Amino acid sequence: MPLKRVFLALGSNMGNRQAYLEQAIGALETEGVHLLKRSSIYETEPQELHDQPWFLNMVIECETKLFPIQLVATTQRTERALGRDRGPRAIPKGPRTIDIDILLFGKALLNTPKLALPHPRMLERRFVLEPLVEIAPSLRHPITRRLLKDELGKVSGQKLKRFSPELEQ
Ligand code: PH2
Ligand code: MG
Ligand code: MG
Repeated sequence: MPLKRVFLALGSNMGNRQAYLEQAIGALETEGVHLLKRSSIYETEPQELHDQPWFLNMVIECETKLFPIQLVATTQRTERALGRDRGPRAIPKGPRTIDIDILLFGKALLNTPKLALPHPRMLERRFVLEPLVEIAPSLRHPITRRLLKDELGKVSGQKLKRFSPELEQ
């Protein structure tokens, strides 16, 4: 597999959220997922399942030789290593130490039970779009072909602020 550009969304809303984001980036690096660019960290209102703590979210751009399905295995292994509970008692879309979602994998379009590309909910989520547009302002959605920055208006009602790290314990 030649080197591919991928965009990953990171999120945490348990424990030391910032530390989990940083540890995820470090762990991915050792697994052949090399950091090219990172967005700011945003503190974001929980979406979909609203009754849970606010998240820290960010987006990273990476380079990897892994195949898409290998990248899924790598992100899930990294989540487990950072204490992610995927057991039967874990609440779907609920609190997690770390979540690593693949947003875009080059220009790949994919729809399998294990992985859908581009990420099917990316256009509905300000916590994804805002950091993604920050690091890739001219990026277009591979299906709609629309500029991602032109999608921000539709999600502007979702609360989000730049995170101030000195406030985290
Ligand atoms: N992740 C979810 C559900 N809701 N809300 C925010 N703000 N950030 C997330 O990362 C998030 C969410 C499921 O993965
Ligand atoms: Mg997610
Ligand atoms: Mg996930």
